[in-house]
Amino acid sequence: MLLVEKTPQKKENTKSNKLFEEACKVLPGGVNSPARSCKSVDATPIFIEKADGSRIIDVDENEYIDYVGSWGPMILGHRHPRVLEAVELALANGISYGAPCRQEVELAQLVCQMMPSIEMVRFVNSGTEATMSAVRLARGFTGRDMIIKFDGCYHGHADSFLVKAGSGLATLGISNSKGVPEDLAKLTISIPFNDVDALKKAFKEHKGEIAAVIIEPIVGNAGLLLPKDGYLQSVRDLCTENKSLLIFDEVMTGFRVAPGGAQELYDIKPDLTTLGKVIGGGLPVGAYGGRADIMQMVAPLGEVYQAGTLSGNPLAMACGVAQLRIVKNGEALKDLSEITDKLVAGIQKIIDEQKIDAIVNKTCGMFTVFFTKKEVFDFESAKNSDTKKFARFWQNLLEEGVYWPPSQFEAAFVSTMHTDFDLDQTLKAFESALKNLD
Ligand code: HOZ
Repeated sequence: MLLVEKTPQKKENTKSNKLFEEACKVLPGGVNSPARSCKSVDATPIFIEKADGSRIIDVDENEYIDYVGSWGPMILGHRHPRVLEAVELALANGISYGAPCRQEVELAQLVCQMMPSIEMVRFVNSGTEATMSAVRLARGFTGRDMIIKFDGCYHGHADSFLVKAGSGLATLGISNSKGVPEDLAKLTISIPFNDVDALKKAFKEHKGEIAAVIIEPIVGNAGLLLPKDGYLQSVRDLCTENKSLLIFDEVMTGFRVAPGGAQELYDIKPDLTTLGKVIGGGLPVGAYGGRADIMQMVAPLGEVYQAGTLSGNPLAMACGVAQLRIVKNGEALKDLSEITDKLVAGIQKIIDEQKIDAIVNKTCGMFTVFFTKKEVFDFESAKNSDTKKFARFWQNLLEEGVYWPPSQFEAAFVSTMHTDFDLDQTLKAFESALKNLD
């Protein structure tokens, strides 16, 4: 371990601030992704120098307990020895070939074993590429053009998805992105999550027109939203009835909420699944896969085209194989679930003791503290949250040496390397951060 378990001490952010100033001259907003701009929490982003286990250290040598975890990939913590070793071994053989390699096959076999609904899979370089390709494939397979998504769900930044999306758009209060042609946007219908009647209505109004329904089975990009009992089965049934494909976007939930993802947890068989984050172990990997009869349409077998110079990159594949092998046996996720439950129970106790208007939605490995006292089950109810209070909470936590996702509409991620010491420190930081909200 690079870092020893110590109480995080907060110092100045001089170097981060200087770097941000320089970054803003050459990078829009000083970042390469809006979700890390810290705009919605009225803060300047900190620049990270290194990470290890559950900790990150910024360029000013401030140490934080990390609950972003690179937005999900670092499920086993930073610099897991077996993951590092796999990457180092692969690196000794080169960086990229632009030709098939052994590791691609290994990772594909692992994905298909762990998610049996996936009979064939194609690797790409991001969740966005995965969802974009899955929707193109669904349109090619069904011959239909329209898709249904859900308010607050975020499926990456492909044009078809930037309609009432979550994550960075919700964080920045952008309902639809500029630059998306109206003629394309109107092919996307966005309806409330957890509302079966809304889905029935959409299918009725667009009978025979819907190529696919794409859904985060457990939503992470509006903050965490859990499906109501029976909801996902209703979505499955309605897709089957209407001969539309069901795409489970498991970029966040895949290999986290259960070894086989949300589809294992809820026993639902989607037609296609999109993946990312965990399967790359921190290196850029996305994937889409599913029924073989559908995947047969993907070039070079079929006429749905998709390609990528760095798809199947040997380093990224080796990293993903090492990470999935550890997750596969289920022990890691059992630990992860216990760590999550312990932390959330401690947070809930503090919220209750301090009588804070906040609720917590959780699942294995990820959770969101919403600053509202009402139940949060869809994007509209998530938007009841007090985002100003969240911003003060985020700043207070940072002061206490805890690095939290800089948005009310994101999920916090736990890793298997978060120790009892980390949890104790985190709960102390929560007590202080919640006390000084006004
Ligand atoms: N999908 C990520 C959060 N839900 C985005 C992270 C980023 O853009 O940095």
